[in-house]
Amino acid sequence: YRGDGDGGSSSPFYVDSDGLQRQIDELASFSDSPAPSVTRVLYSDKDVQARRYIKGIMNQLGLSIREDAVGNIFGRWEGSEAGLGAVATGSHVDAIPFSGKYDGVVGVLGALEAISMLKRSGFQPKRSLEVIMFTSEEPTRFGISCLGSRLMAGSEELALSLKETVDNQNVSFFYAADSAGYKMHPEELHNVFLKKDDYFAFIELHIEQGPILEKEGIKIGVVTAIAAPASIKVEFEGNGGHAGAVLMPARNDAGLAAAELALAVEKHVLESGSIDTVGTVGILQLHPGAINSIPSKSHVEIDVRDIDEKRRNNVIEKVHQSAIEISKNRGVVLSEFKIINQDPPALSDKSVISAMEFAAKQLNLEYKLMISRAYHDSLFMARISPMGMIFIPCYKGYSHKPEEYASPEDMANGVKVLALTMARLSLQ
Ligand code: HGY
Ligand code: MN
Ligand code: MN
Ligand code: MN
Repeated sequence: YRGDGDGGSSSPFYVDSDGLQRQIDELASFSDSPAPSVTRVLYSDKDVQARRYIKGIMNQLGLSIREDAVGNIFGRWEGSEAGLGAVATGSHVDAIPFSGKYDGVVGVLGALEAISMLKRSGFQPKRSLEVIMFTSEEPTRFGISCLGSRLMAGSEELALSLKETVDNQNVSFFYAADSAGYKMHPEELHNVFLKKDDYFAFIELHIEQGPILEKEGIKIGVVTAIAAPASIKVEFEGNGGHAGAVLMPARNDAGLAAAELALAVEKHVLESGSIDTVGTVGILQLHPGAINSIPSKSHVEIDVRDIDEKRRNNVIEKVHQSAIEISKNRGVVLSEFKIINQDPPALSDKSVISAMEFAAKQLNLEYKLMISRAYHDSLFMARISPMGMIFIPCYKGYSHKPEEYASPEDMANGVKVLALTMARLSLQ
């Protein structure tokens, strides 16, 4: 590859940007919320439509397709030495409520375009190349982030907990999976586990979901580490009662306990001593949810992250102490304090980093080494394969909201860096 950078349609090494944008727009139409927002939740009808759409493109590319028990989808381009560990890439297409159409999608449709581009250019892989659509990266339906990749990385704990996992409509994981065409017996979950040498490398293309690249005018992010995410579920219970008749001293208001805990999360995070510690209370539900009824139950879900695992765990400890104190002071029952996940950070692999740097240089694209504050399926793929991530800028760093946007040229840059990185690793 001459590295002339623009990859104009003169050379076979060009990105079909119009086609990619069309696919992104078509995929965004499979949504349970009105455009420009996208809502696509695991095993919903829209999710099934999206899966069919992705498999259709894999088919057109002549990839051999397999799906595992929980619906991770694999599209493989057999290499000349198919017995060697493959070079894999991929991301997710599930979307949290009222979000955008690029998060995850760029790493699936962009990866398929990278494969298409390599095929058009006459490239012949030695190690097979594989595009993975992970079954559910977002925690929306069952509160479990990176469900597919977490299982692929061999989480016994998750395989066990899925047996009694239900969503907030009380629909079991297995029933929901079955309704989406993934009929499985619990013991089949172990077949999802991958082996350490299945992959020689795994690279994920993703929008930055932060403002740095755009602000600094840098085209490519080469991710060196992924921050450590954790999530906690908390429930308080009080006696509730009539909002008029029960005087204040007689109350044990579960709603106020939740509100006080939310502020305690903010306090403990801010006191961590580092700007890299973040905490969010994204879900706070009150029962019965009537203006004139004192909340008898509250349900709080907390997201705490940091690039330093110890510092993050310290905050979780303090949040737990506060929950206990609040329940004592307010005479409410702390009926649940459950850590859903408390994951370590992940480091990118040095050889994958240098392959991505080499590709960016070949394309004359300025790049920046950076950490990912968002988590990704790569966080778990790093447990079973050398991992790397390629970031492209996104508008004002917006993500997880409808204003999320990545330009065609930024996507084309990401696709080219991904294609060259995969090609290089495939020949190693
Ligand atoms: O929340 C996250 O970091 C990811 O985008 N789901
Ligand atoms: Mn996301
Ligand atoms: Mn994502
Ligand atoms: Mn993510």
